[in-house]
Amino acid sequence: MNAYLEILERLNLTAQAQGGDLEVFSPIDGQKIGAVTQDKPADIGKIAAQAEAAFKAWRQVPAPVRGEFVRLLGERLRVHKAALGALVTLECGKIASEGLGEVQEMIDICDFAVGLSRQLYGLTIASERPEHHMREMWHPLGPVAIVTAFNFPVAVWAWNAALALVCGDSLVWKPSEKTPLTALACQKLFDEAVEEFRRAGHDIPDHLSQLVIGGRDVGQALVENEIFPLVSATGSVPMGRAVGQVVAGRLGRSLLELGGNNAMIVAPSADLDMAVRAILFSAVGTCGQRCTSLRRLIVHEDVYDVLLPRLSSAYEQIRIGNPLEEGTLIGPLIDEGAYEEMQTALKQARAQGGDVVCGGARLEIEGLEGGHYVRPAIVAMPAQSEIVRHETFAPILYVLKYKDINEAIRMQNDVPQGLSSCVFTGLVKEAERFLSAAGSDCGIANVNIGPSGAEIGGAFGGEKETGGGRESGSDSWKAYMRRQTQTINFSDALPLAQGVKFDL
Ligand code: UN1
Repeated sequence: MNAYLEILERLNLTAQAQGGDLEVFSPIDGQKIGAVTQDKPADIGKIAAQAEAAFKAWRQVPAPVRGEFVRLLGERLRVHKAALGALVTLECGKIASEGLGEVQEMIDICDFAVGLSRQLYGLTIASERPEHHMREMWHPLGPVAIVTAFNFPVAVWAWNAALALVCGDSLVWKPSEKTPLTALACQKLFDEAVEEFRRAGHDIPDHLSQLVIGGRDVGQALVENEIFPLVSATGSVPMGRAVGQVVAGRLGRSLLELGGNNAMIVAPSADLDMAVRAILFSAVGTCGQRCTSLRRLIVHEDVYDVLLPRLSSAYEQIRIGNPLEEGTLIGPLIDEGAYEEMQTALKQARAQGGDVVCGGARLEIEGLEGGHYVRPAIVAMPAQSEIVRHETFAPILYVLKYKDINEAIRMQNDVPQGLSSCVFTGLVKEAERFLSAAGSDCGIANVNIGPSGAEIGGAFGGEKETGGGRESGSDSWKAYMRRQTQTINFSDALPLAQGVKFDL
């Protein structure tokens, strides 16, 4: 049997993945791997009404019982980790280990959410009035619309879904039109968990999680729909700007996770062996297609001439090829469009004074001629020109020089995006300055760790054009609930706050 078909079969996807009007191609070799049925903008009304009905039932289920459902979902993911990881690789081209890592990230957030289901804590607050008490209650919010990108086709959904589910919300998910198969696979695992939950004697509404497959038009209809008090969207800045404005127009909430232009500062005291390894993983891993990918390397002039040759020689040794094969470190770009954008960026970088130190060219791989493989590029830039300030979703690393740590921090911050950042240094003073209020302006700031590959326990997201949203760990769950301040009077009098008198 064709190896691709086998991956689909392992997830019982073969029938659903055929005969539709949206063709799906594997970036590995351009082969068609499915054709799924698209929804139409006119379908959104019905889907939203179903989501609302599901929400009204689910919000009544005690949170720890909702947590038990998410535990079962996590169990399904554990059982199917290998198959789902392989499908992630097949559909978005990331290497096998990263495909598995992405499913692990889903399992981790499910575990986190199970614990959270017993910890949706609100405050109790001292009242200024006698025999009164005040408290904060967190209630389920409503149906949540989730829009995700191709590069993390399943983990980002899970960050949102696991939290929203324990918080008592229903879900409607619009995956990237480039990766609908992984979404269908997740929906199947979700449905299996629903069956298991029911077999264990619990009530769970139909349509608790629904998929919407399609392009911009269905996405537009989804975010416009007032049934969704929260729209969580991951993708490009233009997409987020459009979504944010539509949702703000109806006074809904949006949770945006948009572009990053992540930097690493390498100080003279840095452990260069560690820095080289961190640069490699974060700049070329996932073929430079993570929101957290390293895009700017800001190197002290004293180590610049040592680091750059070491980095180029490490780049030469990277194995590029079929991401399903063990040993491969870089798979393909997602499609022809991504390849074109990379070439345009390199051309602009040259025009803006850049020197392409290595990489950038297309790589033909025997048997995989339909895929878009590239050699990752390192480009030495004289300054942080326009193209360096722009996020290109491809493995291009711009290298810049600095003299003084304050100047390096200023450069790190001098871009429109604010997702992830890091410094490699042996000096506490430099590290702490980077982490201080006057330091990195990003949502994520690391010391002696690259900018990508965050754990789920922390809040994930960033400032400025990155959109300001926070997903995943810490108290990100609060975005999926509504806060109610409650004041209870157990006295026989009716005193007013602030000592106001209002007696007849
Ligand atoms: C993304 O690229 O949208 O920190 C998410 C990381 C991953 C998530 C990236 N845990 O790189």
